[in-house]
Amino acid sequence: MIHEKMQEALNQQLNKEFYSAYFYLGMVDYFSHLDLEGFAHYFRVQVQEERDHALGFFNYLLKTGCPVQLPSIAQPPQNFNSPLNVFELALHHEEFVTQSIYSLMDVAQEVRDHQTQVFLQWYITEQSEEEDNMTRVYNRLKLAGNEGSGLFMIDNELAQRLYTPAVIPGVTLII
Ligand code: OFO
Repeated sequence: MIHEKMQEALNQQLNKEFYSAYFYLGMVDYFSHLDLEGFAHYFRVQVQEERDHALGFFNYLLKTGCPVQLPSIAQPPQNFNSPLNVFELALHHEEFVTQSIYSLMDVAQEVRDHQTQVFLQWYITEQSEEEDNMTRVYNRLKLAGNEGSGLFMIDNELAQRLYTPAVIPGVTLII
């Protein structure tokens, strides 16, 4: 049986992952209205990935017999100053999530929950990739410009992003 402190932390992360999907949906909205379809597509893929992350926690809680809490999801920001501003916020958000996953791992170690430590390892690797991805686009926007032809070049590149369903060891993503 998963320790209560661990259950609570896993449930909080479930909510944060659904918030992440919501957070990036606001960015899809922003870019769609600017007709920057490549950027919008990039964040649509991000929304799908966040949904996978959330379902990973949901299914892990179910699999381990933990009670699932589904409180409200907070309202995300929807007003942004520029594409650069969006990626700055997205990068900060990913850094926040990384710290949150690290805190979960701290709890798992504290309560000697080895099973959850193995489960969380996937998320630690994933967070490192997410931070790298956001950093790369953020740096390109700073270099190539936040407007004009540089912006359209990045828009074209981001349109190529592919969604690959997450394969999280030990949990299925099918509801
Ligand atoms: Fe963006 O990785 Fe989940 O939240």
